[in-house]
Amino acid sequence: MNPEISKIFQEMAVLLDMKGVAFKPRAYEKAALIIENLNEDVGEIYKQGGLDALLEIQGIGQGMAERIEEYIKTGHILDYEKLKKQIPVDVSGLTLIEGLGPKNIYKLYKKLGIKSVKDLEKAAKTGNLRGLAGFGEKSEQKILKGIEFLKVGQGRFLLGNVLPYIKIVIDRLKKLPYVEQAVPAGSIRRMQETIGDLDILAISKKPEETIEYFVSMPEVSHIYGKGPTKANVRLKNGMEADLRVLEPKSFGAALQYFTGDKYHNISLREIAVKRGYKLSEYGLFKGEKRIAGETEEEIYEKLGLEWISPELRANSGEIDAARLKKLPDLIRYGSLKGDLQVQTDWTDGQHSIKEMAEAAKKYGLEYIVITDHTKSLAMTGGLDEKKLLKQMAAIDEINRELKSSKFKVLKGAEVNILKDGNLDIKDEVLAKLDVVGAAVHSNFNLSEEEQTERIKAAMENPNVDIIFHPTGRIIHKREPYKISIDELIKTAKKTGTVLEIDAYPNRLDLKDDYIKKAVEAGVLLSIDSDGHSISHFQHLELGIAQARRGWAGKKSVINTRSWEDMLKLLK
Ligand code: DGT
Ligand code: CA
Ligand code: CA
Ligand code: ZN
Repeated sequence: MNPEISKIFQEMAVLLDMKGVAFKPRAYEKAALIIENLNEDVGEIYKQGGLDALLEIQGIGQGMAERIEEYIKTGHILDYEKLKKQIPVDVSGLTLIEGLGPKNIYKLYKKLGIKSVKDLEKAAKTGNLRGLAGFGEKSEQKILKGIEFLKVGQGRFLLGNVLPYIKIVIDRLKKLPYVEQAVPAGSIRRMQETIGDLDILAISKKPEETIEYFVSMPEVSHIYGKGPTKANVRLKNGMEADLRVLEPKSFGAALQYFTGDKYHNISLREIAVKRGYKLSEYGLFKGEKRIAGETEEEIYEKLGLEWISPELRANSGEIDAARLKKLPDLIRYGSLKGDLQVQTDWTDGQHSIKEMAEAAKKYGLEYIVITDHTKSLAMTGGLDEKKLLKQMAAIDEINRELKSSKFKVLKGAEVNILKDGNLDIKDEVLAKLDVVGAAVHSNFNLSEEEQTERIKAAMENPNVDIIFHPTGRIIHKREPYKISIDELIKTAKKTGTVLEIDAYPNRLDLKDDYIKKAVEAGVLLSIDSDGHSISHFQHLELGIAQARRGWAGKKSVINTRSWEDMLKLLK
């Protein structure tokens, strides 16, 4: 129930902000983040050890623990219900609109009675916002643009946000003694950035029992339909899920079919037809005879193809490559040795350098680079030269302590690229760092030419090793700024600058097409968590998925190497 509680706390923070309450909103916000990032379910924690166990969660105090207990016991939180009654607006929906904060949402409700995104859209379209203090024609246009952008992503979930939840659902099925297989298919198996719905395939000795169990799982909130081998439900996180129980002889065919994507499947079916076969979710048939179906491998083989990793199935060249046996040797999950972008409590991260190092080590990494924000990003308490030097000394100290464990903390920073392409930290200090990441965090609205020149200028700086999150998009929230990716790739190659794949669930920046271009051009990449909390190292897997969807091999990704070898590849 972590997602539900986290969402309520997040909403409470906004609602309290609207009312102008001091301090409390930050407490709820913090608690929401902590709950969201827990690896264990709070319901489970409570079951094991009651209120005391909740209090042992780092950062959770008496008040929050009691509210969590209340939710677990009664299914709701009274304070939240009260707030909702006072301010009956769709907080979660409205805060998704880029640039719209609690103060403005409250103003819109009080002055114009706007409660939902729909109300807001109507008001903006009819020019009813511009009379309001602080709102003009320009803000109406900006809001409408934000709403349009939201609609594109409507009903889709970020892969990183739903993966842990999906794992819980599938693990429950796997634990049943009569279930032999339970796997996700569809966009989850292809590790797409966003997910529409969950498609689960299973093999079971008792199909009907399996279906009955599935529809009665605690994660299920509504049953749309069920039959002897199929069910369609809604999960408590809002996502729909299908379960299909299959016979072993057609499992591979079904897995192939329901993995998709649709265009990959259409191409495969055409190949089958050309060879005089018929391909369906039940198998590959020659006349009435099933010639393959138990595994995906045999289906691809009978079609004259090598087996294709799900991440590549997009009908974008993978089928030709499979025929010519020229599929790339993709970077493997779990193959990263380090993380080159990690934030700490020196700026906007939740944990100390040491805590992040310990968590990274536990996750299986050999090194991390500490890359706190720098001074022109004032809202994060960005570091200036003096503080950076101080942090370097602190890192030396931590490395002395860690010496026996062989784990290494490297010195870095996420420096801001200013509007004119200069950086906000002096070169003499940058030269002392092991790894310098540079990024755009302001002036998103420059023309394509200006923005491209700005980032190119940063790459020309001999101290800049990596461009972090190179296109600046936030999935479902902010479009990438305008740049020429071809120009940037060319300059990266020329200057030996690494381009990052930022693995944060709503960034995944570079995206797959751009990764493919960079790999083809021989540009080196890094996969970083952009972690702000000890639980964020698990996002590295999303970055690997993204790299795989961009056809990247191990060699293209610098942090598959030891830190010594990685540093040799930098400028
Ligand atoms: P999603 O759920 O929107 O994130 O994306 P998918 O890819 O999971 O799509 P979904 O759930 O509608 O269908 C699962 C798979 O079933 C899809 O990837 C390929 C297959 N499929 C669905 N509709 C069609 C179709 O019209 N033609 C073919 N050939 N395959 C289809
Ligand atoms: Ca799906
Ligand atoms: Ca589906
Ligand atoms: Zn950043």
